[in-house]
Formats: sequence, C-alpha cells, structure tokens
Amino acid sequence: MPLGSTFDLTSSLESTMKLFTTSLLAAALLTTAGMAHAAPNCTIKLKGDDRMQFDLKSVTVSASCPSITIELAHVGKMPVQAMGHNVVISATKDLSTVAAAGIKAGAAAGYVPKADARVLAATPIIGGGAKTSAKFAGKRLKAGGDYSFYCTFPGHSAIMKGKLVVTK
Ligand SMILES: [Cu+2]
Repeated sequence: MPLGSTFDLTSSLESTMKLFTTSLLAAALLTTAGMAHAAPNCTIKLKGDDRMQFDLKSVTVSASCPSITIELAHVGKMPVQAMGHNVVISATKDLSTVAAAGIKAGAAAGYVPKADARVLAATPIIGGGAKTSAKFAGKRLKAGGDYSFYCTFPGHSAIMKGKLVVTK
C-alpha cells in the first residue's frame, strides 16, 4: 500500500528526530553531571554515635584540595572514656597496625601514635555531644589510592571505618 509506506516513512523520520533530541538532552545532562563532579570536595564530615557507628561508609575527597577538613560530631551521649570517637586517616593496609599502635599510645595520646608517618591525619578523641575537627593537606593523598578513615578508640576500628575515595 503506497499510502501506508508514506505514513511509515514520516513516522520513522519523526522517531529519528526524537531520538536525536533525546541524545542531545542526554549529552547535555552528562556534561552538567561531569561539571558538578569536577568541583572538588575538601571536607570529610562524619557523625559518630553511641552504637559505635559512623554515619557514612564512604567519603570522597580531592587530592587537589590545598587543605582538607575533617569534621567529626559525636551525636551520642556517652562519655569519652566509654565511647570516645576520633577520625584517623591512613592507607587501608595500615589500618590495623595503626589502630594497635594507637591503643599502645593510650588515652593521653588520644589513641593516636605520635609522629607516625602512617597517620596521614587525626582528630582529637571526643565524647557524646562534642564536636572536633582537623585539617591536612590534600597532597598527602594520591588520587586513586586505597585509604580508610576509622576510629582508633580501643575496639572501635573493626566497625567504625569507611573508605576514603580520593579523586584528582
Ligand atoms: Cu569510636
């Protein structure tokens, strides 16, 4: 049927145009997402609670940040002696040895080994209701490296830990 084929041709042209428009839209969206992604995150914001938990399992920061700020809020009520929390950053491979060295360093040292090159950053230990922070240079991290954040209060690092993803 000649009439039918004409109709089909128009219809297929229309769908080609629609597809083209959709592709353009998708490309524009991808570009926007790409730009948003490029804005570097220079803050590690974590909450610790009385259940020995951090609120995040993964945080992404950029190695290009001149300074990265760790912000820790203890949203629990328990005292620092019973449920103290801090945030320590190291290569993931050093997590267990740094945590062990922290326990050895003791409460007076905030459970962080002093002058230890494996420790890339560490906040003080805080109890329920308190907040603390620490800063370190982004250049201490390598994009694509395998890093972790964790709490070195005795017994906490097995659960209170997460992945620090580092972008360029
Ligand atoms: Cu802790």
